[in-house]
Amino acid sequence: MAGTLPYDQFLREQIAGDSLGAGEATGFLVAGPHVPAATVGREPTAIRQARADRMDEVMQTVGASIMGVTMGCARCHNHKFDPITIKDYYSMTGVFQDVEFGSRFPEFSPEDPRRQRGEEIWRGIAAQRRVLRELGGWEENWGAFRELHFKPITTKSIRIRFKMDNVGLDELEVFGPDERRENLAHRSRGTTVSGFPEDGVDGRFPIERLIDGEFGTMTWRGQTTKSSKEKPWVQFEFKVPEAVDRLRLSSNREYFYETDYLDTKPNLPRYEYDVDMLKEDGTWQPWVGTWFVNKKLNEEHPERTPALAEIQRLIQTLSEEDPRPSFVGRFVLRLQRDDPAPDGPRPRAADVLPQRSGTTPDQRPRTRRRRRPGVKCRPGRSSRGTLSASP
Ligand SMILES: [Ca+2]
Repeated sequence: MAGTLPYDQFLREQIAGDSLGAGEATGFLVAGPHVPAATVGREPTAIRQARADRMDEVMQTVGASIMGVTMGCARCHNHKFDPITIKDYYSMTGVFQDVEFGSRFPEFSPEDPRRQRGEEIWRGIAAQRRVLRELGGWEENWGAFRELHFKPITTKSIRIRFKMDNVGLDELEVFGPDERRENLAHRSRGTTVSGFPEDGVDGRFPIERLIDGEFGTMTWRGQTTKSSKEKPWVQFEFKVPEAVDRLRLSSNREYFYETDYLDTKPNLPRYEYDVDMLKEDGTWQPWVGTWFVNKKLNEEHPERTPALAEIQRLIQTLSEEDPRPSFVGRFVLRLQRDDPAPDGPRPRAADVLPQRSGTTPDQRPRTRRRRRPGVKCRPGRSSRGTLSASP
């Protein structure tokens, strides 16, 4: 394909392939070395530093490979000879601020053969799902995540009760029949989450991670002792009643794309759980569960077996032939001009430096130090005790 592609078009696709039906071309933006966000820790300045380093990697790639000029120096100072200033550098990083190192479904034009093949497989999956929908719920194994499909119901709240002592999830998504791609549990919709244990293990794995839209190693870990009567559970409260018919449980699905995916596909452990729905009268109604769909319904309806097997075969085919999420960058935000910085305003030095007790820098009494004749400030030293007689 590159042989027939005009060079200017090729360059445009490297930078903005997502808008040009060539989403995979943006992979070169994130092809350089980087520090994954998950290894940085929780310290805000370390997180910002690592993010700035990743943006610098993008800028160096764009500058050196496309513009034929190294731009990295302008991160700290104006270039001495090339007409590139610090301002230019940060203006250009602004262009790429919505890019993060990670995976997404690459955008393809409708004519792209991979996209057409993917749509064909998806039509096959949809046909099998229609067969199964007539016969109650079922579970699909997508490797890094599992989906529980069930009869639709409208409810204000869902509760998922696990039957095991140890559960680790990076996201727990809820979908409905109306808008099939919209995660109804995402916190941006006003959904709240509670459960047990709410802070995870050692207070380090909070349950809010289930609804923040982030996938990876930042998980909720619901771990209890074998003797504990209470097993892990999760409860969602929607802002308004929602029609729901599908749960998706996942754990570190990005791992698949970042490392040795050719050898090892990720595999979410099979979690057993029951799902209750809140009725209008405030009582809970047992609605569905993994035992119900995998055991009871299969025994009652052995005719489901071919459809279940065919869905799993198509899922496997999809992972080989469909444009799957690839490490071509993921989009984290859409900045408009004059929006505040994505990581919030920087703290002022005066707010974070240790202060004298009971005073802020602005309140400190201004005292004028009287200079004795024949005594000078030594250059470069300004704190107390540096006044000394010149030799
Ligand atoms: Ca998450």
